[in-house]
Amino acid sequence: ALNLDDIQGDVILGIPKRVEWFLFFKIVNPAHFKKHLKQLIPAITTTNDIVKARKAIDDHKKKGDPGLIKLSGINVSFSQRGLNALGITDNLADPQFAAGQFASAQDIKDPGQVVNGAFDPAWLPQFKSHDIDGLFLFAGDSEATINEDCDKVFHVLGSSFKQVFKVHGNVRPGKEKGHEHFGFLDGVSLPAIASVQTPLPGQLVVPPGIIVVGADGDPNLASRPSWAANGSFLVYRQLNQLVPEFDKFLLDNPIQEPGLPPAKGSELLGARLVGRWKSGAPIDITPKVDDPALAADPQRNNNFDFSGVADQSKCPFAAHVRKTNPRSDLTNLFGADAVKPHAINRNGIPFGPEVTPQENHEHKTHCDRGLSFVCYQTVLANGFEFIMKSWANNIGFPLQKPVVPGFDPIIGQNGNDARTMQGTNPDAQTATLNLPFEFVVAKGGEYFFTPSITALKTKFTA
Ligand code: N7H
Repeated sequence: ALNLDDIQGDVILGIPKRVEWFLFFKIVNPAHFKKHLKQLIPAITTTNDIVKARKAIDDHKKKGDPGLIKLSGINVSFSQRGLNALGITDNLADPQFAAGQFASAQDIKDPGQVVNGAFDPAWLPQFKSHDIDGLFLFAGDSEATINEDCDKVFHVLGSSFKQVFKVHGNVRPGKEKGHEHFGFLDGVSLPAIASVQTPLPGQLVVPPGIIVVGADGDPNLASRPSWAANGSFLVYRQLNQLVPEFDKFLLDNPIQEPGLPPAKGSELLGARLVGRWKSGAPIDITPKVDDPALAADPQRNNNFDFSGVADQSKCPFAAHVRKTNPRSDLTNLFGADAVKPHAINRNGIPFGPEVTPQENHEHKTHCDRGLSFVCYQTVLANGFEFIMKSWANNIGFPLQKPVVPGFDPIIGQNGNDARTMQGTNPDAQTATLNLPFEFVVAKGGEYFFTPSITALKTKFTA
């Protein structure tokens, strides 16, 4: 069984949060950093801490108290650069992690240009600074609560480290709680970890080693140093979302069906780009109309596998949730376990303000907003990178000859070039839809390793 006291809290269950800060840091004095970090280890949130926190939240809800309970968590992760700074020379057996995300930018087709023979992604300068040694996550019920944790870290680590920059994430207000900025409910379909979580109907069950290093099913088990056990690789991506532009695109391209008002046609197009209605209801189950009751029912909202019909009448092959978890599209061809190696545990949060009336009116983004995308896995080449390269950006996937599905309209990237997809119109499934620009714009990121508590005690501190 997994030792839930040894695994940091965000890896499997996710720290419950209304707000989250991502503090990207540089190690200034490695010897002092190691000494001071030792004092912080008791403050690092474990998976068992999250089990207890969730229970406390449930108890609180049962009492009918509408307020939030004060709650927060801290996690810490390191880039390869950070391991180097600390003199940790063991090879973690993940080449993408070792090279850093910057080295993958061209391969995953981030926008950018070749300058003097080298690819220069159009990233924020902070992510190109080569200063990011590590990442503290602070998550909790309010800015005031996590500010206390953040203060504590600064107080203990002192001048042994310095902030490179900080991203402030926040759950969206009111009814939009849990919805990302385009308006769709997020965090519905996550893998269940065998022996830790009881799966809901339709939920993908993966061996723990797909998410937790050194556990059963870790494909690189034999080549890891022993201290890497109970760690995980964290992908951070700063993804801007062009919300007013996306909304305008839907307005301009409603799906046309007899008797369907244009506004409904636009809503349907949005649902067919994502594969779920904004409520979270899957279009493979309810292809024509939204069904909020279905969306809210965890026994039903993930119980589908695209196998009901062979064509795209219910769900386009290239819809975001179909590209990123193809379910029977893959298992029919390659067997029941085919999707499992590519599972990731997603634990991101939106950043940036709500769309302003002016932005809405002009159909133009003036303030940066989007998703601080976070996911965990044990092999970056199987998880995040595989999903980007072999699925989202691969116009031939999922294999459905003679149809060419096209790009994942949400996260598929084509460098600076145009994208297309098919299947959005249920009545004209081979019609091509031009996606004139990328609705989601990659602004940078990094790959990190989130060590176990034991590793923090033995390798990262002195
Ligand atoms: Fe995606 N969106 O609002 O359209 N995502 N995603 N994602 N995503 C999902 O089932 C979204 C991104 C996955 O098992 C939902 O939780 C946006 C990246 C996977 O059925 C919605 C962005 C990657 C799933 C969105 C974004 C993924 C998934 C449905 C960027 C990986 C589960 C809710 C700004 C490389 C699929 C849910 C399944 C679901 C959206 C990014 C992967 C609404 C806006 C970068 C594996």
